[in-house]
Amino acid sequence: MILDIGFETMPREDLEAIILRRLKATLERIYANVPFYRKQFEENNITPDDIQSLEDLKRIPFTTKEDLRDNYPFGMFSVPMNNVVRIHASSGTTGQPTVVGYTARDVSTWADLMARSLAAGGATREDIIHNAYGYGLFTGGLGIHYGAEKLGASVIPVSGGNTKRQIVIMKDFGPTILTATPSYALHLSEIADDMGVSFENLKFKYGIFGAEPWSENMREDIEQKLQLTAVDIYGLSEVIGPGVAIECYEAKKGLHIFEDHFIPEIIDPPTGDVLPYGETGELVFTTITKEAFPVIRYRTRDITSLNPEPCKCGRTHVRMNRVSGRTDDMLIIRGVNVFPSQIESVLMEMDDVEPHYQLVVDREDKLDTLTVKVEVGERIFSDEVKHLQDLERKIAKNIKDYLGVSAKVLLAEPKSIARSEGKAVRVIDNRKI
Ligand code: DLL
Repeated sequence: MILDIGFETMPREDLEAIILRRLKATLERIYANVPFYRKQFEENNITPDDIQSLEDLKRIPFTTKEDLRDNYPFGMFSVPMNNVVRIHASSGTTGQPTVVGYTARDVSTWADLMARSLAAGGATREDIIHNAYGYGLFTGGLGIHYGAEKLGASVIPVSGGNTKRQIVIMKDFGPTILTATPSYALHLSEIADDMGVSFENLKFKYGIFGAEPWSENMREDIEQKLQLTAVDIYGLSEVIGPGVAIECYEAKKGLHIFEDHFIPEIIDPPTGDVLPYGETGELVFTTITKEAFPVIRYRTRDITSLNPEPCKCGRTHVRMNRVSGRTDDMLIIRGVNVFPSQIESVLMEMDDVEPHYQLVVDREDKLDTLTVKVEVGERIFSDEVKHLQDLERKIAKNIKDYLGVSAKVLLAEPKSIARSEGKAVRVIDNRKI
């Protein structure tokens, strides 16, 4: 369902006029209120007045995660603290957390965007939404929650964890939409299995999964195990949280970016050159409606491409393809660039392996080594050793053939790799220790 027909199906020309107007207002605001941006503009001899077209955006320098860290915690806020009603922060697994703030209007904008996202992903006000994204500083739980209420659906704020109890709730309350990270969705299905609960007897129709990379093969696996239609939702705290882009359930082919709020660009990471539609590079966002924490040309480090083709759902907003990884996630193994999601795709093509894996990178005698640990099912694990060795060899060969990198494959016992209740940890890089 399209919740905001006006904006979501607007002819491009009209949409772009609105985007430009909103962009100019945002630039005025940050130039006046955020010393970091004022300095950036001054160093480049520009003022907001110089930005007269969307093309002119390219004249403004990028903002990076380091810039946010340098201004930790509130230095990038564009309103006085007494106008900030909510603070979230990223987990900070890659360093100091990044802190983001919202005015009351930002919270309301976010709820609107999340309501539109949920509707695009198949939800209506008739639905019961089982929201298993973590509540707290992470934007997933509260982001989905406010959107679900705005949509008028019934939301169960179950958060992550307490997995057995979640299965009981699913049985008793009959939720029809599941929102969770894809890795936690798989964990839920595994625990349901252990408890003798079949997803066939639950009421789920749609699952809205994101916050971490997942492959097309993983989608098929989840859809089959959880008996629902799975759509991909994308977002990041710095831009607003979830609700930046989502797939429509009609096409499930690329995520529509809410361009009436966010301007996307794709750049070549080393040079910063803007790339044309269709080319793969780093995604950059400019927010054009946020008050407390606008970001200008923010480098997300996420790798994807943009697709302007019209979509069968009728939305005119550009689509981003599935995020294949992050620039800082990319493993360089003896000179070969590998994203964890590429390995996932290879693994998920194979029969007998489970969607639980971990990549361990080491350095031995100055050489990088990659070990792929992947779980197999009960049946195959109790099979003859020779079969297991054959399977290990077959996986290693496929990784070499598809990705050009040699990996040692270790088949792991069922349920031996740690499960996540939020974002899965796929890579252990011992070279960094
Ligand atoms: O993960 C927001 C979110 C919550 C999105 C719930 C979707 C659902 P952060 O914790 O700031 O925010 O992490 C943002 O997660 O830059 C991507 O690298 C990654 N990410 C988010 N969604 C996807 C996705 C939330 N659908 C970072 N596919 C982003 C791949 C994703 N990666």
